[in-house]
Amino acid sequence: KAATLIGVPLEEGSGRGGCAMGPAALRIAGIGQALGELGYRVADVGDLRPASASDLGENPKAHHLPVVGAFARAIEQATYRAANEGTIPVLLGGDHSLSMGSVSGMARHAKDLDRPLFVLWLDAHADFNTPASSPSGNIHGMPVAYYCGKAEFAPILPANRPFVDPRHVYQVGIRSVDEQERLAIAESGVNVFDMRAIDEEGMGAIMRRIIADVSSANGLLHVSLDVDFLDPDVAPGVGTTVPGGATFREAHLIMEMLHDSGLVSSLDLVELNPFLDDRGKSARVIVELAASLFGRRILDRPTRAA
Ligand code: DIR
Ligand code: MN
Ligand code: MN
Ligand code: MN
Repeated sequence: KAATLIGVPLEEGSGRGGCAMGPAALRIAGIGQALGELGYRVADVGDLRPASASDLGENPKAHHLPVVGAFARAIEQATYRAANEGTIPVLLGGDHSLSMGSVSGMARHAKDLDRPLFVLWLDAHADFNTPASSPSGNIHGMPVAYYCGKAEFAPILPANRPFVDPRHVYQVGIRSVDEQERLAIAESGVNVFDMRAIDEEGMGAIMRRIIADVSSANGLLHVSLDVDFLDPDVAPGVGTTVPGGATFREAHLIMEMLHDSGLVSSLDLVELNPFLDDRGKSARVIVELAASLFGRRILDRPTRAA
């Protein structure tokens, strides 16, 4: 069992300052020790430096594209390398635009293995905008469209990179979707479980379905956790809080079920903004959830199907 921590001090995708301090806050909150205590061999590669991107020009509809693209290149490489070495890449964000690189790196790794890549997107937002549809121009609202091959950016990653099949993307916790984004999601085939679905069906039932789908396809599962998935009372340290989010118990259940499934190949912890946090509260919650995903539990369960 091994994990690679990859710091991504990137905030330019979010339209405000603070997320660049996320990796430091997650380390101080003890992400490395938590995984170490669970028996993982933990390597921390430190904070990534952006790759060269002098070929990328500014785009008024995709703010700070050169720096976001420069990070995406470095992230894709680092994620691919960590997975290829047999470890679980854990991306310490950094805003959600970093997932353009991490998911693309895992898609390349999955292709090597000739297995499908699935993505579990835990977020208040669908992040399915394109430069053309985005009302904000912030790239952190676009990564899902990007790794599904639906967003027209400048050539950041090779055009022949493997895309993720939108039908292999599962979004849970969604409660803020933009007008044109709504249409694009419906057409794409992305599986959306919004807050109403969680209230009506229950988190356990939803997760059992998702896990069964990934398992029956022999897929790899990339988990991308946006802090704003959680209710703002649970995790205030994020720039785009939306009321009515997941409870601590719902999030915790997800992580325990994911651990028991044994399917998780890689993890993003994103959008933590320590400048907006309440004395490290959100950073600590995210570390606790990650620990549960990696096997921390209250009591052992009798073995039965997840
Ligand atoms: C909004 C907000 N949908 C946008 N997005 C995100 O700017 O595209 N906020 N991801 O966290
Ligand atoms: Mn700006
Ligand atoms: Mn997001
Ligand atoms: Mn979000």
